[in-house]
Amino acid sequence: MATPITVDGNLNDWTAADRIDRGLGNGYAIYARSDGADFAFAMTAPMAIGANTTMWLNTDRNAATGYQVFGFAGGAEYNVNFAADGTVSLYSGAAGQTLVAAGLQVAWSADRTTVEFRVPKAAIGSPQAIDIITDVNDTVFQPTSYSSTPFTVFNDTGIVADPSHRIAIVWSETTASNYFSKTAYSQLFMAAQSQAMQAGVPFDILTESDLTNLATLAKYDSIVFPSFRNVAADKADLIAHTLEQATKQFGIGLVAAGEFMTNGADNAALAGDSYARMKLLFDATRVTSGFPADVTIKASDPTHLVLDGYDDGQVVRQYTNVGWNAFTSVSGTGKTIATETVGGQTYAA
Ligand SMILES: [Ca+2]
Ligand SMILES: [Ca+2]
Repeated sequence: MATPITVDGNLNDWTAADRIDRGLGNGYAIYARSDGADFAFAMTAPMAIGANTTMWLNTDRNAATGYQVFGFAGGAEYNVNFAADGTVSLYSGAAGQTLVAAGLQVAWSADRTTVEFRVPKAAIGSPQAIDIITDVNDTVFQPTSYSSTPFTVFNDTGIVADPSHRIAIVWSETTASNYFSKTAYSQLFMAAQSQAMQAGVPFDILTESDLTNLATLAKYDSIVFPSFRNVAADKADLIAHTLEQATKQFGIGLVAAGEFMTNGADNAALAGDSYARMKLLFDATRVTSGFPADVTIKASDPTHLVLDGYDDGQVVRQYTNVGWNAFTSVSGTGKTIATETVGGQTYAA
């Protein structure tokens, strides 16, 4: 277990892994973790953190339920609001509207640029995870756009990762039904199984419904998605949230190709940002695409991170008359190990 947090205005008891803000920069940071009977939080800013600072807690991770900040964001069942007298309390409804728990345990640094506080789990229904958006002094909003993916803190689950080495390969019936040929999808799926067998890696086959069960996912080191472009729209959030928790709490790797959970069972792009799940789980989004085209894949992995047997720039494979997609790292920190050249233009593959 992690060392308990001491609420004293000093961040030395937090680790980099506790930061939930995905790198806000400019001197801002948000930390959160499950800490015994409480969720513990810390915020730091380049100015004093004071009155009207609010942290919105979406405890069912459903943005459609709960209070809508500015009429469209948050879906918050609760909020933590800072009063002018230096007290910090838990409310429901609008910021500071309906008192749930007065006088949360709170402490600031001497210059008040760092604050730590606790929210008792029992006061907010002991949720499995909380989606969070926040503001500092009602002036700085985090994330900067309340329309983008919120920050998330996970509760303890009591689930323990399985120490044995095993992977899962996911059969997506929804994707198979929308693939250009169901036979081709089956062949792709069998190719993934065959590669696991050749590598001597034990594997299980999972279906889409298994992807909402965290205890099931905790048995694996990696989860392989030969193609998971299509998913039932009403299951997309729950699957994405469960996969996110599996990667964050158990360090499970996800391996996927092409578009990931972008389209529904009717093959239409999922509502909102259809690339939101790729961004959340893979730090990747689509740049462009085309069909038909001739595509040349080349290694760009000089340190042989993955492509052991290829020289830098060596052709891996050439395709004729195919559809293609190009993706890029959203944060800019992703590593490209192969490029694709189409019509003289080169993209990350
Ligand atoms: Ca501390
Ligand atoms: Ca909600």
